[in-house]
Amino acid sequence: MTSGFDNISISSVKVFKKIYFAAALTILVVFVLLIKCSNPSAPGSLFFVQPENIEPAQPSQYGLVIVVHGWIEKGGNDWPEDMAKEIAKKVDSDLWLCGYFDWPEGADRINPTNAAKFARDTAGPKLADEIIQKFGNVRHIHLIGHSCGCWVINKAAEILAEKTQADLQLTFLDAYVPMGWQENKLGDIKVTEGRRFWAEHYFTRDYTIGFTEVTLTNAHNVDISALDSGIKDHKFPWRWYYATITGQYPKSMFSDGTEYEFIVDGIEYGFARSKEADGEKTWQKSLTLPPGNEPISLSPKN
Ligand SMILES: [Ca+2]
Repeated sequence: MTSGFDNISISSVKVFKKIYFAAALTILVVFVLLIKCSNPSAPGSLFFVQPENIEPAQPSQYGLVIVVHGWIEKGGNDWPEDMAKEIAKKVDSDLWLCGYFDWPEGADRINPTNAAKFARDTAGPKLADEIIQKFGNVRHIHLIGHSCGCWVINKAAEILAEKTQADLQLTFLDAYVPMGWQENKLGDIKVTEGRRFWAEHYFTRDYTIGFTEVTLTNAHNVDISALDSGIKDHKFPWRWYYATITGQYPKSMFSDGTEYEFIVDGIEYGFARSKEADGEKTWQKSLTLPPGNEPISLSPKN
């Protein structure tokens, strides 16, 4: 028969073991992250989901749609590749090439500000360079970025504005603006006369507090917080944008049949605003939607 003292001792040892192993595991994870994050070497790579179309005969007829992930994420076998594939199903494949930009080494930083710096200074220029090398004469480029990925697409657009003749669309999804950074850098893209540029920003007021809900001076702002029926989530904007492409939220999110909302005052938001969704008429309408606006609020249907 075990005494009360022995029971206390045994439970104490079990608790101690749990704490010990939890602490050891935490130290190990931090150590691995520190090694992994200390010196990211790969700036990132561009992949297309329609490989048969990568060498178009007349590239000047084509447009590109590229999806870019954010902090501690990746593009391949993850939501950016999925999103690019879903967009590819919706567009005229003779006119549009769809893909994603993968920059996992730079995104895997302990401090998200360092990931944003890598995005702006290394990944963004690499994305622009890959586009210029292979598709420097396309007519229209739509870049979609989430969180830190917004700095990838923004820097890429700055370079593409200078070195190509393409019209540009930027879609910022819950843009991350690190403390001390200027939000008005996002969407501040100068295109030469005769070319068109438009930026939009879909965001939630979520647990990341003020860092991913900034009203952007140089993008058309849309607040979709009210549509997120769970804990307000930093990932919700890309999931919602996915729904505006496919007609439903990704699997595992909400229950089957949950409706998404995307119309305010007769204007469809999300993928519907892109040129590749419905052609020149859609794009012309987008160009009339002003940047720096008081955010449009999307609400669930009654
Ligand atoms: Ca947010």
